[in-house]
Amino acid sequence: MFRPVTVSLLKYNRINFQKIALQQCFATAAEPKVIQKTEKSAEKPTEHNFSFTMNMFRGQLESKEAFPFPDVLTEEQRETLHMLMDPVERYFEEVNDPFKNDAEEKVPDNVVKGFWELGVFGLQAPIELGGLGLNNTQYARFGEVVGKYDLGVGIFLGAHQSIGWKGILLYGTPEQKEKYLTRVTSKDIAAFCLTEPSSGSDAGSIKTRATLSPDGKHYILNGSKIWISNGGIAEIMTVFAQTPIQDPKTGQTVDKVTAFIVERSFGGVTSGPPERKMGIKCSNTAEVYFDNVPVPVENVLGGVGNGFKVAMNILNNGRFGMAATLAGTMKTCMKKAVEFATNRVQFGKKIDSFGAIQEKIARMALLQYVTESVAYLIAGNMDSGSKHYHLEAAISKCFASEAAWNVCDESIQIMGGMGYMKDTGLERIMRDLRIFRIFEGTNDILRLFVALTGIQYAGAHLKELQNAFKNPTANLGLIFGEASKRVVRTVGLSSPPSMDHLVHKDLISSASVIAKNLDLFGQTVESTLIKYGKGIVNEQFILNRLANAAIDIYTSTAAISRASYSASKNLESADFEKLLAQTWIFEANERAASNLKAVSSGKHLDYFSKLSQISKKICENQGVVQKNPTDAL
Ligand code: MYA
Repeated sequence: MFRPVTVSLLKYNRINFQKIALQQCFATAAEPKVIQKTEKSAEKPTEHNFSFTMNMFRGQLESKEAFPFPDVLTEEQRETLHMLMDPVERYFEEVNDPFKNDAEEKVPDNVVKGFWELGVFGLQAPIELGGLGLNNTQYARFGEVVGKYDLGVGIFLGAHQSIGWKGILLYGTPEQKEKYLTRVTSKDIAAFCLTEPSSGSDAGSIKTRATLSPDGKHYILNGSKIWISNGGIAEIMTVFAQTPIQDPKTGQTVDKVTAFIVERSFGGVTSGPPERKMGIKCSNTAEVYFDNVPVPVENVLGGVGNGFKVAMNILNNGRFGMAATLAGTMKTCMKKAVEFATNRVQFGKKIDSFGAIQEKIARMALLQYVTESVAYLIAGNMDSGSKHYHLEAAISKCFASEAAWNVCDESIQIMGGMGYMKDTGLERIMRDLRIFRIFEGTNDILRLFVALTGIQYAGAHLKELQNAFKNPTANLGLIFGEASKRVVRTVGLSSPPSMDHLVHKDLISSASVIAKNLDLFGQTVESTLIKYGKGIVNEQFILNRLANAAIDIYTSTAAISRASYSASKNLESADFEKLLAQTWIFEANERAASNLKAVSSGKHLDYFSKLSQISKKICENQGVVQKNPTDAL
């Protein structure tokens, strides 16, 4: 969880370099270089992928999971949501005390008892198994409420259900669900045990092992996990361990990760003391040790050897929840800042009349609106059966955690000395927020994940084109379609994919800005592949800029989709939402275009190389290189 980023990135880089087998490289635009993973891992271009972001890497507009903005709740579901949320909100207002929780580094037992009674430990579990049966959109709304009041409690509840028992919901057999979901919705806390001392971002490198007992009835689990949220209090854990598997092709025994449902009561499970943290102090974080723990074979979750995918998909599935939660946190920060700005008089005027403050407030509003739009767009798509939301989920987590940090920081700035005081509450929120850019996949790793996965997808399509040339008569449609696209582009006649028909008429000019960048994005990815081939995995300065451009284009799309939807429904806030969307799209797309330009500009490549040299020198020197001016002569 808290693993130093640089080490993790290096490791990630190395691993992907080894794993990604890039094959033939074509030299010209007609013969592009192709990036692909090993045959087993290549994205299959034949399976249509509706992800907006994935298709952005090909310069294609795939609108299904972006427009119209999802509206998945029935009237009844809306009512149920309010019925459930109102008491929860009151409980946070009247009973839960975030200051006390933070100071005592614990949520008092009586408060926890109240949360159990409200049913908030089982939000998405089926009603017949004791849960509230909420869908993702409803869950997002719950997250937003928690995020408004207490992020420490948010992690307590989120580590329990967003990742702790989510695997049982997603992959459990009917028996496992019956046995365990009834418990985690009524009395037992759950935890997700992946991270280890030597395995943070590089999740596939875990060392905890599980081997089959001689009678074949149990796996014997040994190893240790660190920084496990709820690790000191969980009774039920989703634990990831290496298991020996016989490769059916070679007959050789190899290690593959398997997920297990482990009960503390199995014996041999112990945990360390609560970690002393910067923030989210009331949530328990601890080491967990497994010493010859007998885990019944029926507690394998998702199949032997499938644990890495199980872990990734649990994380993918929960990431939008973080965005929703932080959209709530931003509301709280803004409320405090705006209350202050509209009352505080300096130089004879309320400070909200000054441009410098207006810019801060407006940018906070943009970040909050966009985060909320992204969270509900993803949740709605998931509720409508989306299968390929992992890039969008990663984007939502990166964007929200940075947006919330920025909003909290600027709220403190607006409030000046008052913002710095503990009693204002922003100090705690800022400490709580810092971890969100680190855990559930560091933002650095998730950016590389977005860029490399998107590039791999685009590369697989280029590979498909390459294969088509092997049998041109059978693939004339594909070849001519692609060839004419390139010719049109080469002579400057291409027009970007149009979003005009998908947005409100007042937003058409903003839509063309996004569409233009979408097109530019596809071209940039293609030329990057042609230039670097397999070497792209080592170009993290470039991958980061591609990821940043993807984030800006996707968040712009979420905002325009939502604002168009609000306009189509004549919502009271529709005009204001248009203003927010237009403003965000201007800002984000200026940045996206500049990031895309940087990827192929000589000046920027020189700048990246200089940054790299500086970093190397500092690391060699284990700190600053130059002498202090007073020592220099
Ligand atoms: S929990 C700990 C969080 N830890 C992490 O997130 C680990 C981050 N690391 C990784 O994600 C992976 O190791 C990376 C890949 C991405 C670096 N979805 O060769 P590979 C497939 C689907 O690239 P690696 C915590 O912090 C890939 O396609 N599939 O892998 C607690 C390939 O498949 P195939 C994926 O280089 C926080 C295969 O895997 C994904 O080893 C508490 C191998 O790929 C993916 N994402 O590493 C939070 N990635 O072979 C509380 C890879 O078929 C939550 N693959 O091609 C609170 C929220 C608030 C809610 C409140 C409301 C209540």
